Amino acid sequence: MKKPIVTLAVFLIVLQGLFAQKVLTNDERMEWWREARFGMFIHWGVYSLPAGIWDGRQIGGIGEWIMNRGKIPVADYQKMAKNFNPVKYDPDAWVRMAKDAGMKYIVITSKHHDGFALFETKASKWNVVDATVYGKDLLKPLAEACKKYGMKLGFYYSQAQDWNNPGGAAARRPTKEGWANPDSVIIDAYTKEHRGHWDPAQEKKTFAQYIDDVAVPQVKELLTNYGEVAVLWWDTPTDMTDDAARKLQAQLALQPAIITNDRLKRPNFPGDHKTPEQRIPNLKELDGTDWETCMTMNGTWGYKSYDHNYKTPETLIRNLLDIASKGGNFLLNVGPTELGEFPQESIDILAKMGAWMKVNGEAVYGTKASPWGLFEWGRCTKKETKNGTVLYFSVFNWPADGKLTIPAFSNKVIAAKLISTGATVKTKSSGTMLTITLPSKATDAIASVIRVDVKGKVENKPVQ
Ligand code: JFZ
Repeated sequence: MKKPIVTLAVFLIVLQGLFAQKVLTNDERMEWWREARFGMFIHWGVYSLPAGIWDGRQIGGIGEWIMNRGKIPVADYQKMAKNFNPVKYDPDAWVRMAKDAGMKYIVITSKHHDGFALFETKASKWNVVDATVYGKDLLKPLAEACKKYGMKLGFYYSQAQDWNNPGGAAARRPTKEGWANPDSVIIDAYTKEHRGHWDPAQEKKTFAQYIDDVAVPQVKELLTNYGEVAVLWWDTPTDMTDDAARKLQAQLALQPAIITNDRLKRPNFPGDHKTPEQRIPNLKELDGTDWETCMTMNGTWGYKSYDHNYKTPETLIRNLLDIASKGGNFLLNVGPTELGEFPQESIDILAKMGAWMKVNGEAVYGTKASPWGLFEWGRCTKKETKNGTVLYFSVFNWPADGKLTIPAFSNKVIAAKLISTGATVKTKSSGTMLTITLPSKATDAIASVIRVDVKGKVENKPVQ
């Protein structure tokens, strides 16, 4: 009597093993992301065509907000978009540039606040295939290139704000943020009455209808038609309801390993990670939650033809080290042009960052936060191995006396060397202080990395 039951049980277990999808724990799901540390944000859309200028006027603020800041009517904006024709678009080259820069993932705006979909969609005609002369899905070839080069791909999706699809939300911006519009008093009164909208066409449906008719089906398409989607990056929860957030969140089941941020709806949909924007948090703000700083290279996310105010490679490499030393990720933005090319300044910055990462990347990838917090002369990251710990000291300001002192240092040193040359550096422990004797000149003007292998774990020191 017992035997057939046992056989059946074994059979069912084997069957389950064969067909059940392995449910990942949160730590397993976050593993690649925590190791990656460095990704590329791409803000691209039809706003790259006006590139910050409308009717001959420079419109204030970030490029992708031109429609809202300039209070451009829906019909005019869509007419402009017809001419979007990025014939120089080369996703293979984009992915190679990201990879050569040392980036491990890409997050691209599949739809920004202007509601324009860079992909083929049945949920709205306001997309690259139906609304532009270009007429081809832009995300498909990018997904293919990412797959080819082993680059993780994520989609930014503006779930709430949508200034073209009726019913979408519009965060209110006073006209003075765009240009000195002579009708500003009338327009500002109108946007106040209409929850930020400036064109009656935007209010032909309710927000709930927009969520059901556009946002939910588009997210479903994005999570179905492009293979593995590593990240869904929500943005600006303007007017979001719990109901809308629940419906959108439910779509994520289509990609069980997907990682999401904290911008779906605040505060009850925290996602997997926080998103400090244009800034690096200080140590006291960190509470153990995963986080990712997103940042522009110049002053805009979406391309603006006249913004040449780029940060230096030095600043950006040191930012990456600062972020890694605090246990976060760096999502660095590129805003491609209307032809589909990265701005030359961005190309140059990526190349310089890549050259540094090629030599020193091990101080970034797969590292954990510094046990010491920050040093005046630079930053520290660590990696735990089986019996010991690897410490990376990235020196920004080379000490004049050639000596680096590290307080509260109690582990036994096994080896210490400069990672760019492999040359051994002398270390001396006295009491709880470690002194590293360096060559007279920095090996890298931006950040020279010293790798110190020690025995045992290195406990976190109290933050000063
Ligand atoms: C949003 C967008 O409006 C912007 O266009 C860009 O895409 C950026 C990455 O995200 O802007 C924000 C969102 C959140 C904050 C500030 C700007 N925030 O939380 O401080």
